[in-house]
Amino acid sequence: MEDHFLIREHLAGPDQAAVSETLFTIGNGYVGVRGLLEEDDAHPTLDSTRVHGLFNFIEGGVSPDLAPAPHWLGLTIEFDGYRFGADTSQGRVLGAERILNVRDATLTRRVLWQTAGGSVIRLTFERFASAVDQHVLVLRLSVMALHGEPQMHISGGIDTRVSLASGFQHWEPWETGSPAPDAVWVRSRTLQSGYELAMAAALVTDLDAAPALLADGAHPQVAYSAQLAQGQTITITKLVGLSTSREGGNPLADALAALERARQAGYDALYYAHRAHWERVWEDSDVVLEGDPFLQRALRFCLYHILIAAPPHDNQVSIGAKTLSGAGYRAHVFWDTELFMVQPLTLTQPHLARNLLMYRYHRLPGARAKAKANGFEGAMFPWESADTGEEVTPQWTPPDPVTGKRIRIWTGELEQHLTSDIAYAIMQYWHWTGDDAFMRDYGAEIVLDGARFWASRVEWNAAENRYEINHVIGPDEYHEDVNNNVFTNTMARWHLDTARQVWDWLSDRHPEQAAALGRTLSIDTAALDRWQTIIDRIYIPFDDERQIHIQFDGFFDLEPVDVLEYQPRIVSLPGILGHEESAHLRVIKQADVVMLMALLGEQVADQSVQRNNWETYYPLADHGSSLSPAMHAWVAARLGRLDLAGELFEHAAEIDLRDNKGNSRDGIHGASCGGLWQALVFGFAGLHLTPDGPMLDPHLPPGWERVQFAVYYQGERHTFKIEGGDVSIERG
Ligand code: IFM
Repeated sequence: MEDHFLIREHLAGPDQAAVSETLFTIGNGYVGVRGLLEEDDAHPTLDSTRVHGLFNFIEGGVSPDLAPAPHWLGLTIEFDGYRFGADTSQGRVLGAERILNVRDATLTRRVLWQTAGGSVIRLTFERFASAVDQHVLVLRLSVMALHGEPQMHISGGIDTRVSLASGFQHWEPWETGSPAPDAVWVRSRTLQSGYELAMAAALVTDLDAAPALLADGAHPQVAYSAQLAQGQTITITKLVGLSTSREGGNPLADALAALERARQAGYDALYYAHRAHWERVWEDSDVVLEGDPFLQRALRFCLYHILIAAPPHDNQVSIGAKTLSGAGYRAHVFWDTELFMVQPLTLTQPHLARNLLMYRYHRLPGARAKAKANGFEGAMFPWESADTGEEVTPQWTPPDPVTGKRIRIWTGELEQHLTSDIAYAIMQYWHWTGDDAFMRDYGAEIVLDGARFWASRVEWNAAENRYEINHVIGPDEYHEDVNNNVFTNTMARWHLDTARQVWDWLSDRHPEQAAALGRTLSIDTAALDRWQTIIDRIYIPFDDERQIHIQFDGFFDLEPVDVLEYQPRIVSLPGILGHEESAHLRVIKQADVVMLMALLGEQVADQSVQRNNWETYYPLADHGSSLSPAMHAWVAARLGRLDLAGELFEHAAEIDLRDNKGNSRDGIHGASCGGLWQALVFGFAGLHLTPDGPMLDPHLPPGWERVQFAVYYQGERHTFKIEGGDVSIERG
């Protein structure tokens, strides 16, 4: 029977390589390692490995990047002098496959290779980033000569010649050394930010051969030579210790200690501990969808990618839009994290969600500085965030390779709804977990200071006798500098209302904390009254006649366009019609009003208005952002549009597995992954909280035979099963 935890690839062509590297990323929430091939020393950047938090500005750069860590996967392998790899003058591939097993977070590659001299060799590579010891990376190669008895020469070490695709260097010259005859180490620090990183690697083998050190300055290696006996399997294991100054004062000593721990344990013990950890993870996180093998696999693939990016032991970092699987968006953190990736974690791995929310707590000083710099009060979170918490959205795109034209990016200035999105994720976390201590000590402060931002941000329109929020970008980023985006205004109102409730709870249950926060944030009766006035008088654009929300002022004056006429395509409409031209068209980049309905449902409008909104806005959606299809699927399922919901869900599921946005080479679309889970759980299964706890209201498309998942509610596990029209809940 097909195992739906496996993602397979057979003999990928070179044009598929960069996408496969993304899909086949392994990781452990501390480090992510793209699926570069082991012999891939011809790779243009050697950019395989990313460690959370190591941001660095290159000289003259516009925004910080996550500095790529050294490439530790490389192995140079020769049989009778023929070098294993893509060069067909050296040999030919008789068969090959790669399998990412998301059940135990390992990547396996099997190749049957015939040297130009006629020997036939079976090579099996297995790699994983230990989930138990986050500083340990493991790669094992098993080799068997099926025909011939070739002389094998193998070398491997740590390659420091990494750079981002931009070609810029982030590191001071690397120092190298060797702690043992079969091991090497490297260390350096980032040029601007001064983070230190050290890596130590040993090449251990059961070959009857002595190691030799190859002291190439930039790429120190260990090498072995031995004759293979036909039919005999030998193994070469690369054990790597990795540490940075973010965890301790002496990264080299820590990396060497990690390497020593790995040596002591050995491959088998490391792997079994790692696998046992993942078994426990899946007990809580697995989702079963019987009836559609592709969707089943996609759901697990998506959860895996969020899980390998979520930091288990660090609450000073967060997950970038492309996780740790690629250079896209410079690893910056967007609303993608809080509204898309945090939710599945809140319900299945709450400790991971908490770490991600704490990242925002630690970044409050940056958010306050941004508010102040813009003439506001409170905390205004940056649209793109890295390590310092300041706004790091670049202001211009890189020049277009053909026209040389740059496009101004306004989101850093104008896309402001993130502050409410963070508050929303906090409230979800609190309601689902009941973690009052988090709320008392951290969450309340974020929510309250965000409310202060909105109270200072709204503008009074005396002529209309209402508060407005002008000059913003909503989730639909095709339309910049708009007034009264309904998503932004409604979320701001929701935020202020929520902040009042949080304040009441804090004052009632934790009066000392309330008094302290009241003093530091200047929250008094006058402030609370003002919040209430804004709640009562903020403008929520609505067309009474058509009974629909209006996405922003003037939205229906835009020129109509038949979005469907341009199908099929993977390029967004602005990619076809031009950025400026699209701004005048009635086409929506991604769920905006629909996103609001996903988050707030009946709090936004009754079912009939929601249906009208759907009929109005769904046909205008370009899905130019990967965030869009899953949110649409969620809402379509809630509204009973199961035909469309199924289609949209499939679209979301294909985003990386079939590269249907054409840019998976840049990294996994983490938000879409989290959105897929939410579309299933909140949309199709209809999970919602009631005074009696979590309940379902399922609407499954035809053909889905069984859906099963577990969530935690206030510390208690609830397992839900939907099968043949029946719903069962098992508690505990
Ligand atoms: O946050 C998103 C945004 O909504 C659409 N453009 C890409 C960003 C990062 O994924």
